[in-house]
Amino acid sequence: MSKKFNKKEFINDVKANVRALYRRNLDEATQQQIFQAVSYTVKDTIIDNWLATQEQYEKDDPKYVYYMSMEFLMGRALGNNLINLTEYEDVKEALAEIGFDLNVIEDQEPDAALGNGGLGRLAACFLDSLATLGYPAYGCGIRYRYGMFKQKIEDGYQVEVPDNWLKDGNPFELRRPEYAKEVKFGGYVRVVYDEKTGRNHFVQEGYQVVRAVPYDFPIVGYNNRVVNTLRVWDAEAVSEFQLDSFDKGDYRKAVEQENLARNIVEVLYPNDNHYAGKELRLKQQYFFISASVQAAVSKYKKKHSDIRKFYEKATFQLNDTHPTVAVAELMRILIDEEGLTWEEAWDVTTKTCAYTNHTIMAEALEKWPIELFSRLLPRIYQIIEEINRRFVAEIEARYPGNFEKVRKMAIIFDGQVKMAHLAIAAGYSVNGVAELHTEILKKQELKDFYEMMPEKFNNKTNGITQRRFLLHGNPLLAAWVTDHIGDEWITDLPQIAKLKVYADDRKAQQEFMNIKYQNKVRLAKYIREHNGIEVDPRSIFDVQVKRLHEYKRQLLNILHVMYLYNQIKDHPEMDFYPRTFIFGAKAAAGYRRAKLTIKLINSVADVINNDASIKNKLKVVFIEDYRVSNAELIFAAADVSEQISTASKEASGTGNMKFMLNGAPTLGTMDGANVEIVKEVGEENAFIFGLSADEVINYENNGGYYPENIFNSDQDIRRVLMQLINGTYAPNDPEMFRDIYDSLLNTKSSDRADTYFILADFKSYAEAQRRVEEAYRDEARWAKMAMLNTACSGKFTSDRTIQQYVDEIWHLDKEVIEA
Ligand code: Z15
Repeated sequence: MSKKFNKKEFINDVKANVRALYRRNLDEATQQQIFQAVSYTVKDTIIDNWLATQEQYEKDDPKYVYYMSMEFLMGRALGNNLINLTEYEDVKEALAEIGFDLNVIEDQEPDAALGNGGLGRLAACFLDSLATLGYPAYGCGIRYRYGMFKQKIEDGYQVEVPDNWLKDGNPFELRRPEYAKEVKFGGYVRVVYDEKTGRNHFVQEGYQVVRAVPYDFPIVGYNNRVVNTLRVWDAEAVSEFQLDSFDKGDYRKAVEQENLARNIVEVLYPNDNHYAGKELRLKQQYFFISASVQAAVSKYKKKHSDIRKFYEKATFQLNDTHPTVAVAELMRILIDEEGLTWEEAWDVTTKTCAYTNHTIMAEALEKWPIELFSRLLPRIYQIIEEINRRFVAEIEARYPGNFEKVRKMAIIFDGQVKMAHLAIAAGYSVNGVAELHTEILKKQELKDFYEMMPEKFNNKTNGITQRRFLLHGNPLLAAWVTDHIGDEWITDLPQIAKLKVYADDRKAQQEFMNIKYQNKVRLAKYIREHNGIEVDPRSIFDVQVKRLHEYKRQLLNILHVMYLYNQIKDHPEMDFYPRTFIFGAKAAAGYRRAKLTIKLINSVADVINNDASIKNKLKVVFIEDYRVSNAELIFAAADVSEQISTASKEASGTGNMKFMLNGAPTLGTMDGANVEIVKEVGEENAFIFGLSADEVINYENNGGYYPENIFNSDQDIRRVLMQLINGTYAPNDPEMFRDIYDSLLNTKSSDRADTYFILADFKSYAEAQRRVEEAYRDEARWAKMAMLNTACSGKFTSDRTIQQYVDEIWHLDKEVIEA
């Protein structure tokens, strides 16, 4: 490091900060105030490195990746920054000396929850890896005033509480008003013929404007002095004084612009894997994209005069289709502001933009109605129309007379703008996020595009950062790993394979399982404090934490719990290894069936946890407000990793990797990255069940299957389903779970029944669960399995993923920050 850590100095700085910020002495300060003071102290160190990084980049003039994303699910910054500065232990000791516990201080920090789930957390892991590997990168996003809602459980139901994460101030952010940009909405486009150039010019008039003001968050690389930037945009009203002379005194317009600014960054849309088609969402998208693209172009122009080579210094990675207007915004700037011809602008754009697809779920596809799109973004719409016209011409040239191809591939069709089609047509790379997912894209969802432009398609299997999810989240295991194989795994995770030699070593096994036990005690304490439920850390901790979605099949899990409960009640003498089923999940605020599933889980928990007759053999816990910070505790304490999506539906999954890293074998379907996890760890160290992706897709292409056959022929399943509608778990309202029952058996609706193949997979799942129990009973066998999961997790570091993006898509050069 540039500066060696000095305990005395650190304590003095904290003292000085408490005085300056709160006019208090240390002994009078609250934990929150200490958190702020410590954070400002840490920020000082970071600022030195931030400046050094910026200087180095300035000197080397490297190519940057701009990771464009509506979501960055960062979690807490303090602990992670200390970890990456390699000052965590020092600061912990220093604080202990003055009577503070770093863990308690860390708990004062609200999570930066500017994301929903997997997609947003992936973006956060990528930033960590980019900085650690020394690649020049900007994260570009939105500074939502309210992040992902906080979840309260009241009477078993989810209640959403606004997440006012900025209320105590954010010590790590830096407002940069000098880099503000203006973003225009609405109005109309006037075409002006220019005599001199003989070209038409396009002028947007009668628009509303918002000022985009960036806030920079430092992204600290691990032990390398690199500090990259996450730049998130806030919206402010352009004051009345700055209105065009034309608009001066237009009071109504000034008010409208103020409202627009206030609304635009107000709140994160809480949908995961679902497109809601809201106008404000499109405003958010264009707002941060326009500001980010303008900023990237300005930065380039500071050093370079030929904008036609922009792509040599910048590449835009579009995180799903949400930022895809970047394609048209870059075209607009290049043509309207930089004076390039269409062909020149298209050449630059198609060498700059690359697209990552994160889902095949049809309901997640963004298709904007033309009316809405063209009204909000008239010039952008015009450009997309022209992109479409030329793209359709290409399709027709390639497939003469084949209107089917145009119908399926056009960017604008049926009154809608199809964002995925735009991203593929304009991107130089299209990637999926796991091998299976990319294959499904090529063979099914994006078949026509793959056939026309196979060279664009590639796979980048997701990864996670071991620094947050092992080094920070599981300090006991991290220290044990380092004791055995050294600490290089922190930046080179594949080295963790060196643990394999300990897999059969009884002492190592016992140490490994003892650490797991201590982590279970830590989680049990959290559960006691937050749920008031007593769980036995000697029971199997069987965990499913992720967003609540039908395709992820939390319902399969809880139906199986109901089935187990029936068995235990019927056969009290049965030898049953105690289990604690742990759930954590937020449901999108408007997703009724998902919310009802939460109520079902809590209702089942209520009955089972209060039934003394089963002697604590079964417990069910729903952890409130699952988020990055408590996820770190949960992964560390898990015995079993539930990854039970309907095969083909989970593009990758990343929670699966976090469990694996922490020594929890996967109980899952052959879906997403589970396939690759099993390949790494071996089938004997996972519990695989259920239909394959091919089988599911086959059923789907042939009209589904018949769950009623299973219902009619299997009495265990029938009994569980009847318990959904006979008041077993809702004595005061037996109809409460009717909708869930109907979803499985289709007695009313015209939808296909059991769309997610829950009954089809039930028996196979129950059988896999029996194998889990059998394996767990054999202590040595389980310890070996758990340890091998950790040992074989090397592939799943986001460092590997990022290196592949760099080598195969972005082509960046590594930077080194001189001391
Ligand atoms: C989201 O979290 C994911 C995909 C989406 O299209 C949206 Cl809108 C949100 C998830 C996938 O469901 C998950 O399988 C994947 O691991 C993650 O993105 C990161 O790629």
